[in-house]
Amino acid sequence: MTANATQRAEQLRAELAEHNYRYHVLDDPSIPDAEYDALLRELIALETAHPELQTEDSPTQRVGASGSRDFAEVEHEIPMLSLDNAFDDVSASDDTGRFAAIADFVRRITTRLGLAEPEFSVEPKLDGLAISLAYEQGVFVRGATRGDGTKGEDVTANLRTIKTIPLRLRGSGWPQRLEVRGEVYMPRAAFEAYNAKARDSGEKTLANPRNGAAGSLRQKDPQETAKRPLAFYAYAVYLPATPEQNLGERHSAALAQLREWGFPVSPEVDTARGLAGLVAYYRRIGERRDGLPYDIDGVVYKLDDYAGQRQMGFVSRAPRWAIAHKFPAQEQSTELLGIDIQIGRTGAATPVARLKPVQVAGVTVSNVTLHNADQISRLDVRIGDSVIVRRAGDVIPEIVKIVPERRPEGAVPWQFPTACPVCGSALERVQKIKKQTKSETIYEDSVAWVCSGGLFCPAQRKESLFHFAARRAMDIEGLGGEIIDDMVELPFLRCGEDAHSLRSPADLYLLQLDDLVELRRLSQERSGNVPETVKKGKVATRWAENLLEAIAKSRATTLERFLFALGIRDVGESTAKALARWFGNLDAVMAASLDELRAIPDVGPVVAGRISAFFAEAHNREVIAALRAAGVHWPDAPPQRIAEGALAGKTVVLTGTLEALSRDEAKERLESLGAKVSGSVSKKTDFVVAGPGAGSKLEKAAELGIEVWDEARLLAFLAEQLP
Ligand code: 9MJ
Repeated sequence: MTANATQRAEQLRAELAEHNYRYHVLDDPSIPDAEYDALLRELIALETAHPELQTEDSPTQRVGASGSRDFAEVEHEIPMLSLDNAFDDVSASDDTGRFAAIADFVRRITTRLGLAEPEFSVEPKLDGLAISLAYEQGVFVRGATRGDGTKGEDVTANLRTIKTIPLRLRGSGWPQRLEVRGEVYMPRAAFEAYNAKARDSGEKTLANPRNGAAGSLRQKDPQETAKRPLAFYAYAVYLPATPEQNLGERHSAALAQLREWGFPVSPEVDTARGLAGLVAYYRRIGERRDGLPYDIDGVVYKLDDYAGQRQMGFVSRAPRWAIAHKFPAQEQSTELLGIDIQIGRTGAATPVARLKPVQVAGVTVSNVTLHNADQISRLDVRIGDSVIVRRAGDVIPEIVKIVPERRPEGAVPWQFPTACPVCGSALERVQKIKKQTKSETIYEDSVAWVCSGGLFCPAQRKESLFHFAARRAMDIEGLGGEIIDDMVELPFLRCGEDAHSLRSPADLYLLQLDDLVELRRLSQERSGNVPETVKKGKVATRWAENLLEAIAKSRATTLERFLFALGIRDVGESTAKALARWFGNLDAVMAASLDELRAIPDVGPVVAGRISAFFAEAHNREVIAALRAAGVHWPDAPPQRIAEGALAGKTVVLTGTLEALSRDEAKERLESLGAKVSGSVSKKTDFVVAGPGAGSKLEKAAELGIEVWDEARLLAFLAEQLP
């Protein structure tokens, strides 16, 4: 034995003890399970080669870590053991090599029991927290965590909040005392929802569902646990104080019995024979892994026959009759090489982490989104950091945490850039509006950075062109996504010696037949095929002619369509319409001050700011001038300003079906006259507009003596309000 081995064993023991503490006591591991497993395996190998290195306090000598002191201690009458893990040898060239560890497991059983093809209970291995539930006379009396396998923590009150744990057994025939074991877990959807909420409100996110389950179960206040959606699956049962401690003859039958008594047992549980049966199950569940509603980190094989289990017995840490066959890990650590900014089609700037490529759950991951600036500060991720990447299910890979111990010296906090990496325009901090009324604006909690380049920014050009051409905007038939992609990406417009792509919607009105023929040629050259809508020969010319005609036709439009087509943030069709009516011509809209804009009934202060900023931007004014120069036109009209607030201060309720107007239209029209449209009738309601099919609201109105209008009366009233 070398001094090196002694030193390494000591180092491993110290590291493992620290990780154990973080995992079991703090519920906050700093390294992925796969790395922990690798360290533990290294120590086991060292101790096996040099047994004299083994110490009493070696992490190899115990099942788990002891708990924190927050809960009463429970001694397990029947020890709660963990399972041995078997990993595939992914470097092996065939199945025999790959599944050697599982073959060894099966061989040990066939040899010792003299069986040809033993039968196994095969189960998904849930990645949660193992617990034990005690029942007396059919009533749940106590629940405990595994702890160190001998003593766990009494978490009865918290377990009672988990809806799938039966508090009283169903059916009949249950023994006096029963101990059921299983896994408490957090379903993926619940985990994602929890994190989305935490991200929005700037709270700490859960690193993974397992930490979520563990942390939730160890809350001091059961009310807190009740708020976290946990679930439970049973996978073992014992009869304490009986000679053999097993329920019946076979594990699979015992699980079926548990189902009858009201316990949830995973529907994926099955039986299989021999090595071939185990491997087939492993593959079958492996294929389904991403689609399951909960995380699993492998499958478990258990000798089904209890007499056989008793014969096989235990080794120090685990039963010899069961093994966990692990899947590729869902978490890995890697290095953060840099953070790039991606500009989306709406101008949103999203930070993207560039990673040293790493295999996570069988897929190479090299880029992951960091969502937004808040996420970066919450994670405190810096370039050069060691990060833990998680990829589970259909969820896109993400960085769940950093490893602070491995931070390189001199790493500095990351700053969001101030300019768009695509067009150089300023990035603006915007808070999305959740709800807006004339008097107040409620924002989303999180803040986004957005490129202010608008139509000028190539990254946003596709989206803005798509919006510009849409049916409800300029209505250019045949100008769809694929062609827009080509127009923005391919240099099809000749310009002296050079060629460039479409730069703004105004360029559309300058297109010639030759330009479209060139676009088609370049598109074909690039992809080897022609977009669906652009077929060969004569049909291609026809396509180009039709498109040019549709573009030409769109020149004659209305002011409200044109304003909507500009794609000003938060200016939808109804605001565009309000602007067009209020001002009557574009120059007046463009020249309007903030205060003038805010005077419009439909326009709140934030939207007024957006409109004003849009027209203040030189690029946007240039594009508008070019569009007008290219012949885009509309009839101007005298300003139509509705007498402010014919219904100001009135509360109106709509009920039943309206025929001439949609509900939304009626609401919009009433609101534009200053009314508040409410969903329920009360003493404060001024009048109710009722159409056919009106029910309880109409009754309530009658009861309270509130005026009721039919649709005809509403229409007549609205008509009177027009100037
Ligand atoms: C999990 N984690 O799903 C066992 N497990 O059996 C299943 N764990 C287990 N069985 C004995 N399905 C000890 C642990």
